[in-house]
Amino acid sequence: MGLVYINGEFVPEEEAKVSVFDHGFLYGDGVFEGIRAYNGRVFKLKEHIDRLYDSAKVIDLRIPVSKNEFQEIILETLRRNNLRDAYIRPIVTRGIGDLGLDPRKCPNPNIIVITQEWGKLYGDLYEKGLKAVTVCIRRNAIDALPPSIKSMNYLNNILAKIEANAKGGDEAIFLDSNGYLSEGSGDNIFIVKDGEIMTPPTLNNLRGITRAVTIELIQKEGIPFKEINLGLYDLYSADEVFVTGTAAEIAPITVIDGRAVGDGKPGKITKKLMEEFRKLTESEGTPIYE
Ligand code: PXG
Repeated sequence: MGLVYINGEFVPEEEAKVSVFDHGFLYGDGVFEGIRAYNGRVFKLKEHIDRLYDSAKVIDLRIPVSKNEFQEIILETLRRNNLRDAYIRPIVTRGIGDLGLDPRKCPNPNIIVITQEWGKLYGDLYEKGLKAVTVCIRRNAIDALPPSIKSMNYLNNILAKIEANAKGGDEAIFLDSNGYLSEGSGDNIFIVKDGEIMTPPTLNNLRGITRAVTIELIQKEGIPFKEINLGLYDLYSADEVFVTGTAAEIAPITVIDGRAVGDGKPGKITKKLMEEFRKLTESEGTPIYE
């Protein structure tokens, strides 16, 4: 039975509970992260912690422990659970308040860390490629709920997932209200055209940590790259398309809205980046047990 960290204590999974008066539960008022550990090391731990604190800052939530303390809480949760390959879910909720919206009534944020043994998100789809569908629901507008906040309010993403499920897709692709390509329901998106890799700037999507790692790999490989606004035309006419995320890693998309991407198989550049990404996850990260 796994142990979950809640506010300084490690409690058995079935006893890991928060109040129904927590504004995280009532309103999705809180922030979270999704982190991976590979072979006894936490991948990009500092980057995830930095993003967690940035998300918290934007929603005016003060996390009552330091970044170093938070990092140590994550490592200790992994140790208590004897994990080497894991998915890690830190959550900071607004905390208990009354039934009104006002966050000033919630003096004590709840800090939770869940860890779980974790393998590959999409199984054999890494060889075959994913079927993606563009969805009618638009990504949260940047001036309504900035998509760069990794908040507990994921209804926009869940609506996209519901639509993708209904349309028989493995992943949903969001456009924003202006018709610009945004991201997947839980990953960032890249296209390859004539040997050049392109991805949308991060204003209308999450500043993915896997996205940033992928851009570094692209630059190391010397492949032409640019951040640029893209639309449906670019998506449908691309030679290769792939998504990036902590859960998804780098995953090829081979069908979009019923159209084959390129020749309908994972592309050469995508496969090269998948291989380089795997090497990186095997060699880098914050050690859990040293
Ligand atoms: N965009 C969104 C909307 C995300 O939720 C990413 C991009 C990729 O970011 P990172 O930093 O992980 O490269 C995410 C990732 C899932 C799932 O089931 C994914 C995320 C959160 C919860 C679940 O795929 N976040």
